[in-house]
Amino acid sequence: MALEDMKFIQNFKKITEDAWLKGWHERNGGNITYRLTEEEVAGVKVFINEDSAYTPIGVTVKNLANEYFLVTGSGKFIRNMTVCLEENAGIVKIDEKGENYKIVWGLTNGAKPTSELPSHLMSHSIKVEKTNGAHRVIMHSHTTNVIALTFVLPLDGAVFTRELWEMATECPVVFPSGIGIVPWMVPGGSAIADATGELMKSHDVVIWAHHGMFCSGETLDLTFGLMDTVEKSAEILVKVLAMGGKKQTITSQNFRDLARDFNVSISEDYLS
Ligand code: 2HA
Ligand code: ZN
Repeated sequence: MALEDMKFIQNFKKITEDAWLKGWHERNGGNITYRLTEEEVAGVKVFINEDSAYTPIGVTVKNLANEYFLVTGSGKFIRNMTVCLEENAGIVKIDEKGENYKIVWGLTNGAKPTSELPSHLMSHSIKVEKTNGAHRVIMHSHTTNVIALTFVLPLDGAVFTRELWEMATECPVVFPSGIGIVPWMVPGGSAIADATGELMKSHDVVIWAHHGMFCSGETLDLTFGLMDTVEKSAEILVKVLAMGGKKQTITSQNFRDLARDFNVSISEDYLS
């Protein structure tokens, strides 16, 4: 079996293709990282080369020591992941201090991991701690309608959460822990990684104002689905606002009833 026949690689290609078709990944916009399971690491051993040198990550992620990640490449296009994965993505290994990475597969011709590697790995680190290792995926997309809303709604996570919940009944079930908002910041560094990681402690969805969205999840499918659900809700809200605004909506009591019947706990912070 070739590396590219492995299930996680096939799943990765499927969601990159789907995300491109959604219109979330113009040019080199957006990036995706996936933390391999132990079985997947064992399965890729015959294909990888651990001889390359370590490079600083820019943040310290001690609890990710010796973990392997499939990562999209810096400057690479999500639409090309299915064309040639080796040139556009790669597998990196984190060192035992959680401070450096090395490329062990792919990212050929001198390519590097995504410029947002600090934000991705900081978010992975927080989620490994908070979910006991259940979350494996961080996805960053330039979702059109969510970005549009960051020019119009106050940059307040409680407002975004409530407004987006109201646009689709299933939203509080899909993202019960709500949304965090990072104000506009220079992307690509450790400062935005710290701000994103802080919000990932209590949310699976973090919006970067005037830029895009970060989603965390257990599987590639669930993370894509979360991104899609939030963006779909944002699309409805953009249409509602364009039609002159809400004339009626889902009430706080409706949400409490939904939470009870669907067995999800949602914070009263969003239900005033
Ligand atoms: O170009 O999306 O945030 C990749 C990005 C940077
Ligand atoms: Zn971006």
